[in-house]
Amino acid sequence: MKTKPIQTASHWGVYHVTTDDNGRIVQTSPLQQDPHPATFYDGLPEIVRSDLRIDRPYVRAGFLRHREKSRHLRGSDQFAAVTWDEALRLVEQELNRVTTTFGKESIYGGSYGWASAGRLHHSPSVLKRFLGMNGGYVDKLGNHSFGAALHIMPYVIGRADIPHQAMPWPLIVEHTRLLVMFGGGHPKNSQIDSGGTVLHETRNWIAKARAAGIEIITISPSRDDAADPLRSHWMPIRPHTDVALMLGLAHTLATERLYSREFLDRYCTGYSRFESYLLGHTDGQPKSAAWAAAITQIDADDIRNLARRMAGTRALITTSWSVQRADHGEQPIWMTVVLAAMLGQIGLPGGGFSFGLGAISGIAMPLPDNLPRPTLPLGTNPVKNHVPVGRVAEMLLNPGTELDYNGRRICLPHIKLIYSVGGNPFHHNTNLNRFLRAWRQPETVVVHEPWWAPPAKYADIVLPATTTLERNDIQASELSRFYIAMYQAVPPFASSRNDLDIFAELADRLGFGGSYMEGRDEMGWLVHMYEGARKRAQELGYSPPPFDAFWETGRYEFSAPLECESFLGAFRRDPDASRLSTPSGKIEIFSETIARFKYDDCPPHPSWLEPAEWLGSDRVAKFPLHLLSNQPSVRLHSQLDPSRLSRASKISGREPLRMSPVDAESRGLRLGDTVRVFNDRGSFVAAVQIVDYLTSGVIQIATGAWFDPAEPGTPGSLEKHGNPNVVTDDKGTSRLGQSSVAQTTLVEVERITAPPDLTAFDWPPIALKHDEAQANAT
Ligand SMILES: Nc1nc2c(c(=O)[nH]1)N[C@H]1C(S)=C(S)[C@@H](COP(=O)(O)OP(=O)(O)OC[C@H]3O[C@@H](n4cnc5c(=O)[nH]c(N)nc54)[C@H](O)[C@@H]3O)O[C@H]1N2
Ligand SMILES: Nc1nc2c(c(=O)[nH]1)N[C@H]1C(S)=C(S)[C@@H](COP(=O)(O)OP(=O)(O)OC[C@H]3O[C@@H](n4cnc5c(=O)[nH]c(N)nc54)[C@H](O)[C@@H]3O)O[C@H]1N2
Ligand SMILES: [Mo]
Repeated sequence: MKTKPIQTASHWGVYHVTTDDNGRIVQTSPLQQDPHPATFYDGLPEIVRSDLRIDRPYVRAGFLRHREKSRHLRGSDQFAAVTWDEALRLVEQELNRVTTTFGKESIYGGSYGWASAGRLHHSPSVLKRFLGMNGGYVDKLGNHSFGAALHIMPYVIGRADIPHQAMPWPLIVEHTRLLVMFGGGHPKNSQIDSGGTVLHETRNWIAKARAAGIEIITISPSRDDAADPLRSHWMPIRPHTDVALMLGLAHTLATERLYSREFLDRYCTGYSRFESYLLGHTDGQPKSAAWAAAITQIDADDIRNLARRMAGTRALITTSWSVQRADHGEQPIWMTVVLAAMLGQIGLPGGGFSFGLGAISGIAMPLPDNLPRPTLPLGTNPVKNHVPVGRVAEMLLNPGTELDYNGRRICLPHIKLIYSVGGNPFHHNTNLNRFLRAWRQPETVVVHEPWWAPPAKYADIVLPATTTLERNDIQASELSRFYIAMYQAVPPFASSRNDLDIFAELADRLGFGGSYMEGRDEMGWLVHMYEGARKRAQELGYSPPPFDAFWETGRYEFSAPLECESFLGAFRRDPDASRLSTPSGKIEIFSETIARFKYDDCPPHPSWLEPAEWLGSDRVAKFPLHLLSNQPSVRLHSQLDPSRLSRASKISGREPLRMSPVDAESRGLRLGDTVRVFNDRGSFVAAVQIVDYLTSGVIQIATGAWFDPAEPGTPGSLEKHGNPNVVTDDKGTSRLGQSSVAQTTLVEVERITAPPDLTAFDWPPIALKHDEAQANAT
């Protein structure tokens, strides 16, 4: 017999599962009101009982015997099953040993990762609360998504809230006439939202924009990036040359007097110093359309015409987050603002600039301000030393050295223990061969994971975690108007435990269990967190019901605002009353603060700086193809990679590598051929897919294939599955942002016959029985 559908939620949507009498999930259906459920909405129910689930705690065999002396075996070793008690005792001992011997600054708890939706069981949060109460940990700074923007925008408009820096869709539809999209805005990306999506409405807004007759220009190396393929005009561009194009547009505006002097005077500072550079007074090189044409490979007349059209209509310039995930990624973001400032439409409805339109589903949705969310308090972290998220390998490999970062110098700490939950370091980190060497440095690595995914395979101590379907929680994402009840649908798999409960028990053992849980259990926390948010919501004039009523109905919806405010609208109306939080209170086209840093890789006004790798560099002689690794349409990063949909997207089990017919033909490659993609940092196997939407010289692969090197744990080994991060660089965008440059990668591609068999979805070797491991340990 089937039970009644049970509501749960994920980053990719709200859905219902139906179980049979044995607690097996027999049916999954998306939320009825959701206009466009994610294609992979049912991915989790499908793999919640997969063979890859971790049934019990495991410890790396070498670690049991020789502790840190075996750390070079991390990733290639066998695992031994242990009891929960043994595993937790080991974690407790290691935390105590490491902190006593080396201090709290030797624990890395930055643990980057999307984990799962739900405000209580968000694993990186419960980890941070735990490590903070344990005395502290080294945390991360910034993020992989929009790290460069996050660092530059406070200097430019005094705000770091990048996902909120967008014109609301209703104002776009009503007022924008021309949408110029750097990096496009493929609707596949709006299937998800960090913390969860309820209604997938982006496609509806795109349809409304089409009905309103808005003209869209997609500036990207791939025509497929268009938000609306039906109406979009494609302007193919060489990757990483967006700043040159923007400068060429700005130069046309300046020389043809099509810019708003009034806006620049009243709302901005530093235009004249930027203009000296633009016109070539400072370096002898005017950044003219002809100059930009040579760099971008876009016709100079097309550049001039686009500038004129932008000046003649209500234009919105959007820049995708991907454009800044590149060497000098701060520049296209800053230059987007300067170009929009020259057009003088910032703050007007439908005009100015936006970031990440379509990158995740909540961007640009009409949303009331400052909605409170049920929140688990993270507590304080007494350790103040942090590391930029793109530079974790640098920290592990060169402890004690100094790193320039955002106007200061960070002394990289000596990390001895990594505690990682809810992220996949073998997905989010770049230059994985170097990262593998770095991962060998700490003495101890503890991971919680539901599946035998790469983070578990590369740990010393693996604790099996539950999934969202196995616990109760509340979804409430930053960009959504809903609180959604997430009900436990099935019992925990085997002996897996909630991350929260694992930390609660560790906290007990370490003597601070009382303060960690504050006497609450799961439901106690949900009530407490919900009631706290409810009180704050009431102060703002909303009336969410008491917890019991919410839990009964399963959802609370804050009404959408009747009218939307333009992004930066208040500043536009009254720049004195609504000063920006920059030193001048205005938009800073030239930053005196950044000038004082004296960074040649992030000058005091937006500038064209050659990226470390691009199709205009000498490196093309050896590695002639620019590899872009974009977000997958069939999963979230590496999550759900073993699901049917994700597996079906592969060719002979390998991740598809998309290339133009010209690039395929010149290498004698055909559809389905397995190839080796390589540069001097590493190589991976992929399968050829020939597409008509990519410019030649540019190839593309989705991120997220589970890391699967031919020789596990060995730096430099051929990766068999299609994980692009074995060839990407980890240099940092600039000394200012030190963010990820995942898109800055030149490679070559060649056919490979009989590539080694895949092992991505196999268990690691479990050779030792527990007793044998015990015997060997003594
Ligand atoms: N080459 C390249 N690399 C990139 C990018 C790119 O554009 N190109 N993009 C970057 C970006 S923007 C991002 S955001 C990162 C994403 O990188 P990550 O956020 O690290 O990737 P995920 O695959 O979401 O990793 C989540 C992990 O948490 C586990 N997990 C899920 N739920 C739970 C739970 O409840 N408890 C525990 N303990 N574990 C859980 C999953 O099984 C999975 O292993 O990747 C970055 N990497
Ligand atoms: N389905 C799904 N959606 C997702 C995710 C997922 O894993 N799955 N991940 C989410 C996350 S964490 C994030 S941060 C966002 C990321 O959102 P984005 O960063 O916007 O998305 P990407 O898919 O990485 O890149 C978009 C496109 O940018 C283009 N591009 C790359 N380099 C350049 C360049 O130099 N110039 C120009 N003009 N274009 C360039 C590429 O052709 C690429 O297809 O997506 C989110 N959405
Ligand atoms: Mo991201």
